[in-house]
Amino acid sequence: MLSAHDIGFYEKHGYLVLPGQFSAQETGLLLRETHRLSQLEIPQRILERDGEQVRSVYAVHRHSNAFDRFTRDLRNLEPARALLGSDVYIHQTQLNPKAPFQGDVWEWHQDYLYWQRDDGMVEPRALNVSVFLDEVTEFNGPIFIMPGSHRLALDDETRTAQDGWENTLTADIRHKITPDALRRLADSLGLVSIKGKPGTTVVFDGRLLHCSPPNLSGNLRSVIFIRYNSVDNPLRQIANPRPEWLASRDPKPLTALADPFATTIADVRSPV
Ligand code: 6CS
Ligand code: FE
Repeated sequence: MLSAHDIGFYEKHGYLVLPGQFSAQETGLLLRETHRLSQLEIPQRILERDGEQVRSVYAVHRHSNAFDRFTRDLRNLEPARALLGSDVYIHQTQLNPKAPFQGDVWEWHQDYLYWQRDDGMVEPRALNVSVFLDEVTEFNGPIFIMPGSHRLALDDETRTAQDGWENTLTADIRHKITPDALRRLADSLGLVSIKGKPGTTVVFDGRLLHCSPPNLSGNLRSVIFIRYNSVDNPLRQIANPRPEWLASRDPKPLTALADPFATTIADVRSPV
């Protein structure tokens, strides 16, 4: 359960850090799943520029019983419901096993711009619940944020550089905020770098400006992102929508598990 202080902090700053949400046994289980999923040759697996290291695996809740259960664990679902003020469904899941040396930058962006422009999301009533599966340090690509930026609509400061939805997934991202706007916002809002032990949860608003530098440590840095959307905010029909595995069009409310997600796990599920 979030405290009144947690909710107030989130509303003011656009993010919330909750250390110690998951045990070493639980993050260990998800890391084994990360390893398995990274080896699947599926369209949902996106490679780094070197064509070898895995940058992301999307829709992991559809390829893994463990991740499916994880998205319905109360420790993830309850903060999302409390902060969005409604039942929620999954818009997207993304597993980022940022590889040493090849694990590339995510430039500054607001997720909501992608969901709005590329998926037809109507209102910014969606958020990220991200969980560190490895320790995140200053060396391995921590998430940088600009606190308070979730209040800003940056449409006029955004340039859409590349056509095609594939460019929403790569290091050369599709909707870029201009350097002038970023400089001005960094000066006025300041920057925060979020680090933490495995099992730390970072909840952040879909509009919060964030980025992450490359992983220059020698080890993987895995983080799972669950993007929950309010069931009251289903996607509208648009021309050329992105694939369902990037933007779900089934706003059926998620049902919480009665037990922690790892209580009964059959580790492998066939791809759908
Ligand atoms: O395209 C998307 O939906 C994803 N793209 C970026 C650059 N960040 C997260 C977002 O969910
Ligand atoms: Fe993002």
